[in-house]
Amino acid sequence: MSEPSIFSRILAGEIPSEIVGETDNAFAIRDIAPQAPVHLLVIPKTQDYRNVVELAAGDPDLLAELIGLANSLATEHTGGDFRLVFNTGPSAGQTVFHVHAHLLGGELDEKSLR
Ligand code: DGP
Repeated sequence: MSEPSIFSRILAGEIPSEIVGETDNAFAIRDIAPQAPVHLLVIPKTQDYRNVVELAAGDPDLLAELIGLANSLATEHTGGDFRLVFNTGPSAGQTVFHVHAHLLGGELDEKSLR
């Protein structure tokens, strides 16, 4: 068993962060360094999957649950439209190897990725 990720520690209540949305198997928090007017992280409760490719192969239902939670949060926080980003690998900017989606919304710059 690997060390608990920062997101597992937040879920366990060891590191403070408000849970802004939750399903049976996923939860969402605000990004600590927002890059958009709305910037949430949508995260599986399990840290079994390091990135979205592993998640899609290993548990596609959980990936669908993540996207469903993102959609519900977007309805609540952005009026419905949103951008979903999965950084995959260090050179793509991934720093936490517990798969998570960046849910970005508000008035986004259409050229920026996040
Ligand atoms: P990525 O670079 O794609 O692996 O995204 C990791 C994100 O996690 C990054 O945008 C900042 C966020 N983050 C890291 N530590 C914390 C934390 O302790 N609390 C919160 N709310 N977000 C964090």
